Amino acid sequence: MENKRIGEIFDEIADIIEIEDSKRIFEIRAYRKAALTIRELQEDVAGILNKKGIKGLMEFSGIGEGLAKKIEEYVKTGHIKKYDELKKKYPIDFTSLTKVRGLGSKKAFKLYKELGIKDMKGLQEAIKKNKVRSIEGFGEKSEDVLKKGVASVEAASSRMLLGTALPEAEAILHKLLESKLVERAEIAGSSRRMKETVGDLDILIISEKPEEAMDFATRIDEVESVLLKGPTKSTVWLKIGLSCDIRVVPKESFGAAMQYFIGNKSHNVKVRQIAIKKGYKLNEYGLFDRREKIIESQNEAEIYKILGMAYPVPEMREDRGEIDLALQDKLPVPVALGDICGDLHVHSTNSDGADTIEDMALAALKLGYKYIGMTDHSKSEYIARGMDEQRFAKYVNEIEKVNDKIGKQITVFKSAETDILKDGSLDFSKSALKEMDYVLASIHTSLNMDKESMTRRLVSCIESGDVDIIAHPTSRLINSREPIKLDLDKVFQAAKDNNVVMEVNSQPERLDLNDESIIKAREYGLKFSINTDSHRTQHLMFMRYGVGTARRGWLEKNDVINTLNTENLLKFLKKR
Ligand code: DGT
Ligand code: CA
Ligand code: CA
Ligand code: ZN
Repeated sequence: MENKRIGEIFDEIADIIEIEDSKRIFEIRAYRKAALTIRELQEDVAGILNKKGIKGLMEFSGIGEGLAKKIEEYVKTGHIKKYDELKKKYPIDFTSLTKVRGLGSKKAFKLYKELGIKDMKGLQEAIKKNKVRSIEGFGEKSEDVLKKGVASVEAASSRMLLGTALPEAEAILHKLLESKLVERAEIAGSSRRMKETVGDLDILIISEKPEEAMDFATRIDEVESVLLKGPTKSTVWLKIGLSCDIRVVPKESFGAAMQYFIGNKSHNVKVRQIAIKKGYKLNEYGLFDRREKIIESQNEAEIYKILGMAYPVPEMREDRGEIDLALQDKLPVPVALGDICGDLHVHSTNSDGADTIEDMALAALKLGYKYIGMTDHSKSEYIARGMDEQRFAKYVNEIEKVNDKIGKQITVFKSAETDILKDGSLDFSKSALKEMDYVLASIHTSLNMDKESMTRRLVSCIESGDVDIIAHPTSRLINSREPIKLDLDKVFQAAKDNNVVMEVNSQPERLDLNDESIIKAREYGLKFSINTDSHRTQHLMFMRYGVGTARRGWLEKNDVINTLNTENLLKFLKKR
């Protein structure tokens, strides 16, 4: 895919402009936006150019003629002249280095100028020799931050985001089923459990022609190379950079295989111990009695039932207490995608979104939602084109117009993603906040504050009485940015005392709160809102990752405010 590389190049150009003159905001923004658009295109840019020329590229938001020509230049020549020239001046691997927490493009440039650091390897070496701390503006502490940042980038680079891995697994499944060689195919492993990152894919199939099925499976387009091929198990390396185990399972033991390969491992170990205690034996072929007679193997739920357990959904199988609850038949009934009535965190062209308010509302309507909450950014987010009070007033107007037009079908709520400033105050005037149906607030700046100050910042915002929902509460980005330092107990207690809702952000690289924090927050009796933080209509589909994370955090329908219908949601918001 050339898309990914072009996205990186545009981001690097933006990085370099930022170094040269950070006031060139429009240019920086244009490159960043185009980078994002290209990365997310479903189709290869080369294919688009082939079919429709640069006009085809310009149909996408954020790609004007100038950038479209640069893309064409890359597709035709493998180079972009402007980029090559800039790179002569700045031979720095910004793409990798800026993934390190605490390292922006300016600091990366400084390290290059002072120490000649060009890439991750150079950075690691310099840190090892304690060279970074001597550079003005860095010091021992930030050297330590960088060291941890490098380590977490390294550790993360081997696990892929669920949001990338799961669609790939589904595409493979679809091909297998279409081939007619496969009777049934299911996703197992961590992606079935909706874990936020995935080590490898696991696919189980039933086939009457196992050899042909394996031949087919190892030859599909997605496969780069075959690592291992056998009659019942093959492992392939996928082009997206992930390996995939494919297993042919006998029809009669499919349930037992599902139970085994969905995992996780420590859940399995405990279930097997229960089986032993009850005089059975459990493995991937079935549940057997003392005389090796098969008791059950076709149906997964039946196996749990015979062991005296309620059926835990895959998302809950992490050995976090679900086994005991299953034995007592006290498992929570997890919230489901179908329970969701609307999305309360959505952007539009009024800040950094790609689609209009009306487009977003119509897309939400298509999903069967009853409402959608518009939450464009506040003014501190200037790179994201955040709104000041004046633009906010126009935005409110636009929302009202959309409601006049389609309000009978779907309600568009007025809100804004309001920045929580350093002192915990909000980035809108009281009168603007009053205009909103609810206030969504989040931390985007000064992410490096120490734990005590950061906790005070968020708690004081929660206690202000002005905020309804805290969006992406820890501001982490999986694989690239650590969560901000927070005393979550204090935050959750304050949220409970002030009836403030915690978001489960569904963006694949956020999933914030994460599963573990949700379990903790749930113990405080908090309410949650599962939102997509959409920046274009297609992002509304991310809801399933948020719901998956909520299920991993044991949330029930009642815990989640956007399962309420419009009337009850408004009642809930008014009551607080
Ligand atoms: P991953 O791939 O690291 O994201 O995580 P999983 O859970 O997909 O792990 P994977 O692919 O190694 O194995 C798939 C499932 O197979 C795992 O969730 C449980 C089962 N499994 C693997 N190894 C063992 C084992 O040694 N004992 C038991 N009981 N189950 C295992
Ligand atoms: Ca796996
Ligand atoms: Ca595996
Ligand atoms: Zn947002």
